[in-house]
Amino acid sequence: MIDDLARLTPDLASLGWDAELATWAAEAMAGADHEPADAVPGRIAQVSRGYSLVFTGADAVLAASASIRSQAEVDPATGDFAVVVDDGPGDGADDGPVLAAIAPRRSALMRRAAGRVPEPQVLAANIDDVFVMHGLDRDLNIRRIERQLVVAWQSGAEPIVVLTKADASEDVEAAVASVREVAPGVEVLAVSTVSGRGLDRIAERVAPGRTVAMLGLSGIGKSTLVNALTDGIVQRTGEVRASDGRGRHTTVTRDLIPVPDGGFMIDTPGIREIGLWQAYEGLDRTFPEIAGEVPQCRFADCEHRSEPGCAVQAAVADGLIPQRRLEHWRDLQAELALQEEQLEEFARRSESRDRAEAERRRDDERSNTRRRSRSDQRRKRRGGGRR
Ligand SMILES: Nc1nc2c(ncn2[C@@H]2O[C@H](COP(=O)(O)OP(=O)(O)OP(=O)(O)O)[C@@H](O)[C@H]2O)c(=O)[nH]1
Ligand SMILES: [Mg+2]
Ligand SMILES: [Zn+2]
Repeated sequence: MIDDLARLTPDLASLGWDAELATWAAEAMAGADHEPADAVPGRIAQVSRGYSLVFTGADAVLAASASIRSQAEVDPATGDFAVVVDDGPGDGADDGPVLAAIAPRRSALMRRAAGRVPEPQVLAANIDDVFVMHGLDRDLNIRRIERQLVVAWQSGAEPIVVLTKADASEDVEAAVASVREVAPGVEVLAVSTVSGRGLDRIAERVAPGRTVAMLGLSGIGKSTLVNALTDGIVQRTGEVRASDGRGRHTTVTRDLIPVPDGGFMIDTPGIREIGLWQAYEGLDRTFPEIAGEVPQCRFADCEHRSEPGCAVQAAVADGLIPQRRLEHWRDLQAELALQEEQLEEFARRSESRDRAEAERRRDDERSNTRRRSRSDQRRKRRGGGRR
């Protein structure tokens, strides 16, 4: 909802624009053919097809971002710091603001994009925390939480598990305890927008200068949480279907929402199963008790099944690693290994495509040269060139 978002225009400093970004922008725009005054710094609040809504401090502008995409540089993402160039009207073509450059990301929440081709999609950029969210109005799905934690850790931000709808659970403490068991080193917080439980703590995490991204199924109350913190209806929220308890994907864009007297929340559409993107580090952070044993195995290529001297299996036998955790870790590891194979396969294929293309171009070039020299000879025979 661009109109609603565009009403909110935080100033540049509270957007997170700092000296380092100013230096980057000056370098990025050096030598560009426009008046320096026409280049405006900002932060991307929402991305839609071909356009990005950018908070520039004074304003919220809709900047064309198609050219950045076509140059195969980076796809703009919500939370990106950027430079917008607006030459103003009157110079003919290409009027209107254009996204000219995107700053290197300090952190990025990424998933594998839908589709056959292995490629990443950035869900949110330059974030400090990721809220891994789960509704307490339904059974806990521990595997889902672990998968989301891998993605969250991999982003470079800090994950926090936020269990929503605490008012709808009969035993909140038991749920919190069982999530704590699978989230070592991660804060686990139960909240309710109905009773107000946990909202103070959420507000602390979204302190000024901080940006939080939210991850979770449709209908678990992401947008409702945003509204609770912005004390106004900013985000549209939706009912959950009574038949199967599923949300209806009320939020359809990824939005950077300023919290009054605070930082930013990035609301996202619900994701059912988030695909991992090159997340070995996130996997290690999520399963530290396993990652810690792997280097102690006797064989470097140990698969931790029945090899002699396997430290992981020894830890399982000692009850230090639950069998279930090991199995999930293995599944996730296999998913990442398969992705690597697919990436190599794609690289090989596009390499041979490039080679074939280059060969064809060389052939074309050769036959052009032959044609040219034949016509040169004809011209010579007729006595003289074009001149
Ligand atoms: N009981 C209870 N219901 C809640 C709470 N928070 C949200 N809800 C309800 O859950 C439903 C879905 O909330 P949304 O905020 O739209 O969910 P969402 O995660 O943004 O969903 P998508 O935008 O589809 O991804 C709404 O009917 C909310 O009123 C809560 O703390 N307690
Ligand atoms: Mg929503
Ligand atoms: Zn082993």
